[in-house]
Amino acid sequence: MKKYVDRVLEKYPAKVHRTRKEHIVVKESDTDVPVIAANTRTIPGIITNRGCCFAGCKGVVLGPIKDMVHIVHGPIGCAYYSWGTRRNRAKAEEWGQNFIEYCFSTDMQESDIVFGGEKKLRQAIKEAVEIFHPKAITISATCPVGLIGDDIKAVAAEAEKLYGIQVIAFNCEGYKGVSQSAGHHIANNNLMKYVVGQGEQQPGKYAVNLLGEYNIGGDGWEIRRILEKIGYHIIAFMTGDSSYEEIKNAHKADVNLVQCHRSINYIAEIIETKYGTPWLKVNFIGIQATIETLRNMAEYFGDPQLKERTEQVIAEELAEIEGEMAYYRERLKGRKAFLFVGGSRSHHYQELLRDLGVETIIAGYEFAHRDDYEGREVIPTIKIDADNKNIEELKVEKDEQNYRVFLSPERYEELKDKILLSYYGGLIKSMKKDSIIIDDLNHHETEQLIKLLKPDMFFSGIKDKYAVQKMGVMSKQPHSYDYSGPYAGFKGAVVFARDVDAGVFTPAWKYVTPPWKRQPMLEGVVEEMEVC
Ligand code: CFM
Repeated sequence: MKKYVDRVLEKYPAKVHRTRKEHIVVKESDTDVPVIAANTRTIPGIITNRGCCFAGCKGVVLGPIKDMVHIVHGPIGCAYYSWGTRRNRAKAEEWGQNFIEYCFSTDMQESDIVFGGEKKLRQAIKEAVEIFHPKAITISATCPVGLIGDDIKAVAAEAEKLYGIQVIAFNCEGYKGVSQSAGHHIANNNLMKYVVGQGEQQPGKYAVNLLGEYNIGGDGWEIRRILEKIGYHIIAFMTGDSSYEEIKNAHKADVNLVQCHRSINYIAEIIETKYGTPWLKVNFIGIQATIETLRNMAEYFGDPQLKERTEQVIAEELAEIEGEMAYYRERLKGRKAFLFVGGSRSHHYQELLRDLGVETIIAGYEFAHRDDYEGREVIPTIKIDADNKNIEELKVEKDEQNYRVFLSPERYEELKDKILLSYYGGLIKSMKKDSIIIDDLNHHETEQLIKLLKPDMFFSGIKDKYAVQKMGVMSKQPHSYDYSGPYAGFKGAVVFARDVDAGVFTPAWKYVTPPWKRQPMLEGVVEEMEVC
């Protein structure tokens, strides 16, 4: 595999070569966990699949909270192109509000950039309150707001007094940090500072929060169905199909289940420090992964009745899907996959593909940190640079009134050896010898690796989906599910298997000839230049 990586890198000028080689590693043995460079600035001139800080804050974490009005303070493009495309679905409750379908923006114009946009923001809040009567409002700043210095926090504080509802300002200007990851952090900080902890709901038995599950294509609904069938009380989904009221009560859960470690580990850690609630790494993508997660959850509570009920539900669910899954496995087994998604799905989907007999030979993240690749044990060795420094680190203390010790120290230690308690092992450990792991991939690398390794299927986003299909390789988007889903849990696994099968076996491929089979390509090397 090393030789393929070298072939991909050989086209780069020396300086780019030096940087990119740190972001592409080969696993030398099944137990090898190579160090990978991650969460660093993309090399200028190279276009990769990353988004921006605003995308991570408003688009990923805040957007799915259905009963808050999310105002985008900035030019209209930022709001329009972050509206509705992620497929974080939400249903209105009989008693509740749902603003998911709306796009709220201050639509800043040139005169607002010159003279300031605060007046327009005040007006937007006023209109939102008068027309929609939301329980709370968020304001997300896009790039120009930070550049011209609009004081959105002051406007929010003023509006809170005026309208008597929470108005929370997020300084998530797109240029902060190196990717959308900075935006997750900013969103998490403010939800913890201003929302979590206000609720007084009395939790039911086996009370859990599911963190980092955004209900893409209805995944959260399938997970909710399974958990409620077993008997769990879900306090908050953060933030898929979730509500402001639910999030206020998140500190009441007995455990936090962390699905996407990258986007929400901050909340899990802060809740643990402040309220004493441990967190458990879970994965509901894949049948075996879901079973293992459900068993770990039952182990956490340590209740024999819960364990029995868990096994019953697993058996019932498997009986319903086994036949169909076996059919698809038979057709798909032995195939090879490439997986390039944001910050957690390139790991989670390997499990589901494995259920179908498909091995992932290359995987990578767009914006994950080293701990998402190598495991949380490397956190103390991660270098902090200027880009990380401009994101606030919340200083959190124990909340004496609401702090609960759910597990005794002995039980905590005992469980730590058995289940993924307050720990995430990362993507690399679950991959096999000779796998390639690649961070912040770009189009040159994607195309070269496809040409060299010829996978049977490719999973990535809209920026490379069609280019790869034109190369004759089936391509799907684990971001949006291409209008399908759910893919989580038991029933979701069948939907995924059906979609992959349809993609691989479509007769369309015989009409596609990759460009390199049609004509000789010109070969060239980019020489290094001094740029002044
Ligand atoms: Fe977490 Fe996500 Fe992901 Fe992500 Fe995303 Fe997404 Fe993603 Mo697209 S929160 S890190 S910022 S699992 S929007 S629901 S699919 S890149 S792998």
